[in-house]
Amino acid sequence: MSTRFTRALLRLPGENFASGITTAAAGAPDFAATLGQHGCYATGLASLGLAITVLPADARYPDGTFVEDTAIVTPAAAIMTRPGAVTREGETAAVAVALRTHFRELATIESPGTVDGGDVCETDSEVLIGISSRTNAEGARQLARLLNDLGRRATILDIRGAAGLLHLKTGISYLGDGRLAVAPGLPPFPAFGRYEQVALAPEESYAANCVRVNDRVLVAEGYPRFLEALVGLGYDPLPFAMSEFRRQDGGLSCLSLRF
Ligand code: CIR
Repeated sequence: MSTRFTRALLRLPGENFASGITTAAAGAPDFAATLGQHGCYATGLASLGLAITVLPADARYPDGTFVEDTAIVTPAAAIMTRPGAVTREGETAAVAVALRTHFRELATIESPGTVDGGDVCETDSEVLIGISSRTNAEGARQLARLLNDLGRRATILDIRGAAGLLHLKTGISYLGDGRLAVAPGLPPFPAFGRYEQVALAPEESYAANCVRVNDRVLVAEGYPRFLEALVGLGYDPLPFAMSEFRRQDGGLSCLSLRF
């Protein structure tokens, strides 16, 4: 894995976290538990040596803690997205201010393009971009062009036919070392053939959203088969409780921007 992260940007969940968008029908999140899980996530990233910035919550944006959707951060540049849910559009402003302290220039996805960072999966050799209910074809094209300008190859995958996938990274994650974790139900995109695929069991699909950070793989707690598979491949997984974020359709990756 070539990219070594030294920083992470997070945003605290606000008291109205439960009024964000969700399809989960798993009951409302408990705010104290949400804060507790968020704190553990931040502490876990800090334990890996990353400098953590935690932005304050903003009551206008109950989904704001899912900060990954607001930007694409590559070693070369940061690109502000234009989130596909109208209620989330304004989330980018505070994140842009924070990223400007680390990146001289921020590119931006422009209307009518929309992109959610959850649809963007960076591997060592390319960036996979999902067209979903949040990222439209125009947004994907703009992002691909910006990445090409930075010397990155981009591959666009249309996941709109895949039931139950909010974002591309709801179903896949790059583990490093040429490996992709892949949940069942994704179309067999030719691009996946460029990777060794680690298939998740249907009952463990949620764990497909995991994050390689330096020498560890951050995973959702409670998915023993995937955990065992990772250990068998020589990884050192770091589990986090994610139950409250899952109630709001959130995965582990969306709680941070790593760079
Ligand atoms: C939403 O529907 O936008 C939020 N409730 C969840 C976003 C999760 N983002 C992600 O997995 N990248």
